[in-house]
Amino acid sequence: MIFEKINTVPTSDELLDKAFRRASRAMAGKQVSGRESLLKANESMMLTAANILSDNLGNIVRRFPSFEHLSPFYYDVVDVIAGVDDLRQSLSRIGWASSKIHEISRQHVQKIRKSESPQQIRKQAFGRMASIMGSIEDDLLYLNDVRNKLRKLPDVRDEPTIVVAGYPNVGKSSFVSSITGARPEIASYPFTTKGVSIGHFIRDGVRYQVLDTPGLLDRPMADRNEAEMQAIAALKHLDAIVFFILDPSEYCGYEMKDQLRLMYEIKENFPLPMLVGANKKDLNNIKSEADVQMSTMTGEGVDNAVDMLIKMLNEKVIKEPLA
Ligand SMILES: Nc1nc2c(ncn2[C@@H]2O[C@H](COP(=O)(O)OP(=O)(O)OP(=O)(O)O)[C@@H](O)[C@H]2O)c(=O)[nH]1
Ligand SMILES: [Mg+2]
Repeated sequence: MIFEKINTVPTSDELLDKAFRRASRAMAGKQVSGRESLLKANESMMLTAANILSDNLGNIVRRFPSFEHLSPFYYDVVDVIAGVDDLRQSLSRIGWASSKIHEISRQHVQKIRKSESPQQIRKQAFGRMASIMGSIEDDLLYLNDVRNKLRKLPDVRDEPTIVVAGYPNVGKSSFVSSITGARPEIASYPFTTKGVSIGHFIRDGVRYQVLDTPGLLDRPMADRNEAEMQAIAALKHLDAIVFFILDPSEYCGYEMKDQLRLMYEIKENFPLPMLVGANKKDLNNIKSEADVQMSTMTGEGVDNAVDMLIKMLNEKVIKEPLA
């Protein structure tokens, strides 16, 4: 997975706990007597807490991938699931908090040295750090959420690629599962697949990647939800061929006329070669405008579909410029 290196993002409370615990541990067992050692003790507690907070926040920012260098496909997907602008803003607020905490500790070191009650100044500093951490609480929660979603994104490589698309519940995941080692979730209701995922198979020593996508409805782009937009990103940016699956039995819950309209719309809007497969042949024998009939349930026609897809990939020599 391309984003697997991003660590869990801790909550504000977890970071504060850690920082204050380390701060008191730094002092545990030390003899504090006399003004000089009292100053030192409070200074060191405050610096310990500030460093832990500031370093941890800085690391969170550093470990997030830099979105400027993502391929157009990943950029769109990240934008769909996280919102690239929101992500930038959250990361910049966390960067701000990191340097602000550092600044507070510098200011309070001076104050502690001049103060009659260093303990009180140290507590003041802790209070200000806690309130800064409170102000980025939502950012940290959001980033952890984003991190969990990013980790699930498939690792799309520069390999011959088949994007499986179609209406919800037509058997896209069933197809990907039957021809690759992937085990996507398959269920008898629409919108089972929530994001893009990937499977692979090898034929004659060549590795092929098969992208399973969330079901698409035939509706204006502006009405499409997050999951659908991930499918669109794959169609828009990947140098692939499309395997469009129809369900002429309409057991999927959608009429053929709507499924066909989507098929034509995708053909028109994306410059990718397309093979059309009619699935669930075990449930019906209706002739449809598909290139291949199959049943992922019984396996009938599936090998034939794969042969045709491979042939199509082999013939796709000239890369067309993508919009
Ligand atoms: N009878 C029959 N059922 C099938 C066939 N292929 C898939 N199904 C069933 O159709 C339902 C939907 O299958 P999925 O593979 O989850 O469909 P999907 O297109 O990935 O659905 P979304 O992820 O929701 O878009 C499941 O109950 C499958 O068992 C088939 O060839 N014949
Ligand atoms: Mg699915």
